[in-house]
Amino acid sequence: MVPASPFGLSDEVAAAIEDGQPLVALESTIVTHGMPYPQNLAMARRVEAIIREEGAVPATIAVLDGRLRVGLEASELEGLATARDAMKLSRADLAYAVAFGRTGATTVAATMIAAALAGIHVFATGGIGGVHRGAETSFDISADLEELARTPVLVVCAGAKAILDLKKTYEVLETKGVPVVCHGADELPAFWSRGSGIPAPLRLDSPEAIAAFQAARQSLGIGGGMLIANPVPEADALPQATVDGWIDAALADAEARGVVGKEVTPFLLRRMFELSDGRSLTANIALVENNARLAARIAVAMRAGG
Ligand code: PSU
Ligand code: MN
Repeated sequence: MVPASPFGLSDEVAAAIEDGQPLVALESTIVTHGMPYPQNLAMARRVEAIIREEGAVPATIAVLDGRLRVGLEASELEGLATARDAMKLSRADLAYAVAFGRTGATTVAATMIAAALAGIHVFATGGIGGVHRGAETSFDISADLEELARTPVLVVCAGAKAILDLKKTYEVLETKGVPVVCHGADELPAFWSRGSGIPAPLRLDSPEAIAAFQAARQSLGIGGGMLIANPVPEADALPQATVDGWIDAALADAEARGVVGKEVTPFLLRRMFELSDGRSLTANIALVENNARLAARIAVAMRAGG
């Protein structure tokens, strides 16, 4: 049975919304499917702490026993980080988990839907999904791109994940009218690396400027989301050529094992972790933390701007 309200805010998030405090949404697929335990839990806690340090309130989103939760208690976050059977939920199956009492982690797409429902306008993650390499035959394109086109949430990431076809990913975003703003650089980042060789369509250098851009979009009645690409900090970045070698090997393994559908991204991230001796994970954690900080500053700037 579907509960009377399938939607539940934590006390902290409810109070923050009531008081008009800045909020930052966080996804949970990165916790359940994107990183191994216990690093996933440490990352999730640290990211929440960074957002608080910056004067905003974190709202980690997931479906727990059929309830779409916005803001998790510490014990719930820990339960999710150790869960073995959590679903990976996107727009297509978010409501399935709610209808049938399931527990699942939200991807970028599903987190945007929940954030918008709760009135949260800013969301931090690692890297969005996008157009997979070979999509011209597999048709594997993440639902994250369509969600950015339709749901008015600003997503801070370190670029689309470099396992993807980045050029095609940014072409699709342009077609769909999603602004791609690079923070503090002229070249789009490639998740674990700072450069992709792709020029940034737009560049802005401060949270205030990003908030002003979003306010102008709203005043023009332009719907949909916006992507902020924030390069991984220099100290934690991995050289692009090294990463490319691991990606080629990981993609070949996925192909050999016939990995398809929503398993592709978690499989590739796991293989990257193994092939890089954990270096991909260290960079991934650093970039998520960096994105959380920027997202919190944007949320604060949006609040200050009215
Ligand atoms: N960022 C990370 N690690 C992840 C993800 C993002 O650093 O695991 C997740 C996000 O939830 C994103 C998903 O929405 O990967 C993309 O999956 P797919 O390609 O199947 O749409
Ligand atoms: Mn896919």
